[in-house]
Amino acid sequence: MTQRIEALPGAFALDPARTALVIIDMQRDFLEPGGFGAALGNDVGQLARAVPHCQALLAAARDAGLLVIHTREGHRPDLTDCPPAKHRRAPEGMRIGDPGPMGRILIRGEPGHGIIPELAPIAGEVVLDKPGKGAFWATELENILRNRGIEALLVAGVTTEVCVSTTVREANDRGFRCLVVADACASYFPEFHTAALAMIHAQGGIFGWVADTAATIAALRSTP
Ligand code: TIU
Repeated sequence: MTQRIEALPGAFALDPARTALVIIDMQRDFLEPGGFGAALGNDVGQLARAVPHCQALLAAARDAGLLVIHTREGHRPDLTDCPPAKHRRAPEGMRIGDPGPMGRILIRGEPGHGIIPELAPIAGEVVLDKPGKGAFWATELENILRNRGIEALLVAGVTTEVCVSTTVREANDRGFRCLVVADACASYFPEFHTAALAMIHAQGGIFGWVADTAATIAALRSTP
């Protein structure tokens, strides 16, 4: 049964059986002091505001029976999946694979690469490792979504203008309808967060729809 989520630029039709919640990169490396985000000189405190909204959204999605996908940005320990251009981007000593306070920066299996405990995945949810900013690049995401009959995504996580936006653009080109849950996303730069959301729903929803957590949860909670 289809519900309506009040969104910009207009209502978003929600069919829980054909919709997945995708939570992007809510990892300790990005959110906690001492991680990759902080190493790049970012104010990690800006990301904390999304956590309670992600928690509420995740709880409602679980209750409504949605497919839940958690992504993690990171690389193999030998860095064979890390483009040299990406590796060189950060200053020496703060690069992917360098030792940090939470283990090697953005390396799979290290403590900093893990999802923050507040949003820990549970059995039956997909945890998707991705080497790039977009969740479709060099991953099985499209295959997973098609196999489950998914046609729409609710997207949350960090950062709004980098991995969230890249993923939404990739999804849109593949024919998935995307609703970005604004207050369940965050950026180190509040002005980029605002601009990224505006770009998504501009021009009649050029890349997708934007709603807040309360409106999204209201629709999820009214599904039978
Ligand atoms: N997950 C994600 O957005 N990765 C980043 O590197 N974001 C930054 O904003 N740096």
